[in-house]
Amino acid sequence: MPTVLTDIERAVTPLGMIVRGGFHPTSADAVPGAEPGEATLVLIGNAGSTMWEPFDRAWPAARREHERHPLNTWTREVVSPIAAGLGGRALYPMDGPPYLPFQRWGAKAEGLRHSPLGTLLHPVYGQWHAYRAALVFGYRVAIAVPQPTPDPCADCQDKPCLSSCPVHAFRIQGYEVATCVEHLAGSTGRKGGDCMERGCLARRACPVGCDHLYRPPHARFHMGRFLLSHRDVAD
Ligand code: B12
Repeated sequence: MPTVLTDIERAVTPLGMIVRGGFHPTSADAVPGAEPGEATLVLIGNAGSTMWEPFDRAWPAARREHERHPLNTWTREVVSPIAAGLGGRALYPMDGPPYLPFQRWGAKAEGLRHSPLGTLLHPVYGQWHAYRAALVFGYRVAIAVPQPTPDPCADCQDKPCLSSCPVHAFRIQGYEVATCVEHLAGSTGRKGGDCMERGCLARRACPVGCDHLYRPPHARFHMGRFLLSHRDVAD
């Protein structure tokens, strides 16, 4: 079925989403319901702010106010029919716990590596990308084997991502969610406004993919939702 990837691309482009690679799962990939060697997983995601306009049009601010996870709800509404129309099914990163290993799948599908912040760094999009769904098909779709991408962090001596958080939420031991959230909520004495308005300062410090930085309304949406639902799962 060599046309399936083209069909997916055609269907997700008006949504501002892109195909983020794929693979034929083995049992080690832990893809629910996928017969090892027989199935195909295709990742759908967003990069930069191209998704923001279609989402904002479908779910303007007034409508978003009344929904707990508007981006997740919209994604389900628009992506599930695409998967079903092609004889597949959609899995979502927010479903859980237990959560599906989307970062592991993303690393495998595009040959990406983790940045010191714990996010996967894309050589073109840097920190400014995420996964919206995985489409799973019970048959093999011809798909290019991903080549490992260069690791931009390997040559980055200064690692500004690790020193730019105003409250040092990124530590050797990992990401201190509570410290970050306190800062964003403005209760640390240092104003979290810059992170809230334009996106996480640590992620913005990364020199890779700066051209794809989320635009302020898009960044504000993610940060606002993250703050609102930090005990839950961020959009
Ligand atoms: C729970 C969760 C959170 C929690 C807790 C995160 C934490 N640090 O503990 C909260 C709500 C705080 C959160 C916040 C954010 N998250 Co989050 N989150 C998730 C979620 C839903 C589940 C993660 C999980 O437990 N997976 C289950 C395990 C089994 O999956 P896994 O792929 O095998 O994960 C392994 C690897 O990631 C690896 N790993 C993790 N960190 C690191 C670091 C290094 C250096 C290495 C080598 C490996 C490694 O260990 C994990 C366990 O084995 C995922 C979606 C998903 N389903 O994965 C998003 C996800 C990881 N989050 C994402 C994002 C973007 C964010 C935010 C930046 C969102 C925002 N609004 O700005 C923030 C900040 C996070 C940060 N700076 O680290 C993206 C990451 C995309 C990317 N580029 O990699 C994901 C994939 C969601 C998506 N839709 O794309 N998140």
